[in-house]
Amino acid sequence: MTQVVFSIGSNLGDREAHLRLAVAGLSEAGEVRAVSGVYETPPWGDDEDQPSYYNAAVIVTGPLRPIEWLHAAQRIEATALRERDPQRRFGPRTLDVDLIAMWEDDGTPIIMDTPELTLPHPRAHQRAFVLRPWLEIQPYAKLPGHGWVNDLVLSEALEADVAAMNALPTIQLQSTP
Ligand code: A4P
Ligand code: MG
Repeated sequence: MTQVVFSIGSNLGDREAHLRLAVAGLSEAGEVRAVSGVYETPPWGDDEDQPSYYNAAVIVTGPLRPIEWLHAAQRIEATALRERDPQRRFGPRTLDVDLIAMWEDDGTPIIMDTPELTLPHPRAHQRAFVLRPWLEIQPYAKLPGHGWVNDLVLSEALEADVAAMNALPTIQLQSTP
């Protein structure tokens, strides 16, 4: 068994529907343990000429190994008809499903750096749109190599980005049992 924190994001088309598609896809790949609220966030990176994003975090457990989780994430992106523009690294997308961090059953973090997959995600510690939703569903989480998620969210480096996020409490991605 492995536990994975996913970051999901969309800034094209029906953003809410794309995030719902991601949660539905993840619940087929494993067991969804928690889904954060949805935040509207300004585009991060140097490609600013694009619509704002909807972002959320999802925690999933299951029997898959790291590369299998990546392939599951890529299949889910494909269901949202994601097309990649090689000219725009941080460009707009219908759906992005990124693996942020992963642990073995006994809590050991999985650290890897291969051409196909890097864990933890190499830019996660710089991204309020990843860390803030994650903090909401796992207040005592640590990002391997970077310490408490809570400390990162409260750090001066992320202050402006956190302030620019807009929580959308009327959107619930996970239906209550
Ligand atoms: N890859 C390696 N490690 C990972 C990982 N941990 N998770 C490889 C997912 N993929 C990983 O990703 C490119 C390649 O990274 C994959 O082939 C995979 O083998 P991609 O999904 O094809 O392309 P991408 O998503 O455009 O690239 P990348 O680097 O994932 O982009 P980012 O860094 O995710 O940036 N602003 C806001 N507010 N909200 C957002 O959600 N997202 C981005 C995308 C930019 N700005 C944003 C947001
Ligand atoms: Mg991605």
